[in-house]
Amino acid sequence: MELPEAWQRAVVPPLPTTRSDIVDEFARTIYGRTPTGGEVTELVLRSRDDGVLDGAADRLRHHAVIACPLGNLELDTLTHLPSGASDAPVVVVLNFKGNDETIEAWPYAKATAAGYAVLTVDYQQIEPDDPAPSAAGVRALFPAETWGAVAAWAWGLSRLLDIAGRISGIDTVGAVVLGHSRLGKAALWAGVQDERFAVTAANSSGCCGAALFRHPAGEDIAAITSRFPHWFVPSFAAYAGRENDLPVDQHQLLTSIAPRRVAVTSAEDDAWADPIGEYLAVVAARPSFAPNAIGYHLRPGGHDLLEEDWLYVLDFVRKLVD
Ligand code: GTR
Repeated sequence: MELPEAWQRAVVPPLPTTRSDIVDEFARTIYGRTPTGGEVTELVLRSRDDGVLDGAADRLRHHAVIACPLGNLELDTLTHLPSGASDAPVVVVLNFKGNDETIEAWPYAKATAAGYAVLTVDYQQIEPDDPAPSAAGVRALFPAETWGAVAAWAWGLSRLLDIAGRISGIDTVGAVVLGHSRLGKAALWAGVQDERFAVTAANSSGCCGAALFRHPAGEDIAAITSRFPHWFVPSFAAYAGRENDLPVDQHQLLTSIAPRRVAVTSAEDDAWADPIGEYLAVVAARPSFAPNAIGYHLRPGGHDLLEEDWLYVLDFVRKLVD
């Protein structure tokens, strides 16, 4: 059969095929390049409450200083640790509304009862979530880098793991990175880049997270880059309305985590995050993973990080460990 003339003339750009080319392409096109550097130089224990959560967990608050090329970043972290733990694996997770709010909202008692430590920090201590921030975040502390706020939060997740490594009772082997929504996007980018994360879990991460760009539903590039231009490299906005021209799609972000493990969780009524597009990315990525190394969970309800999501992730993590 004759090819249509337009096809014969079409020049198909070379698409990336190796893992490192794919990761480079994601950095170039969407998230930006993460600079190397940023070292935890001080970790001061501010308070410690033993035997909270029915006597089975310890609650620690630390102040961390991270030296960056142009100055220090300071973080106030909250850690819950199973009481008496000597080598608890850790879940690192950024929060939206401050550390204290998570004490009511997240199932810390169940996570610590399952043997996990959980370490969190307010994401805006790493980088303000604002196109024109009045306070500087970590991106102002590195010279001449082009990286979006999502990548800055991902960098922060790696620094949380550095901090976890200095807390007695935690063993960073088997570390889990978890995030919801915009912080689910950051968790995926952290999981791709930092191989110390054994498991990456992205909850309702949607557009620029686990959802396929080429599944046309929910948030698209035009919507996300007009509301949140600071999340990505400025040139990403040029793909608004041109999803099919992107050199990558999000199943390749998932495959870039293989052979380590990844869990994608979605909610039925969360149309903006496109749960079907997230599921299709998992299906497309599955051949790159061992059976059980990639998981998908869909629950009823809307856009939130609920106890059910946490428990699915903890169960997914445990399945290969037991
Ligand atoms: C929405 C945004 C999504 C998602 C969400 C969130 O407004 O459109 O991409 O990140 O915010 O972080 O809650």
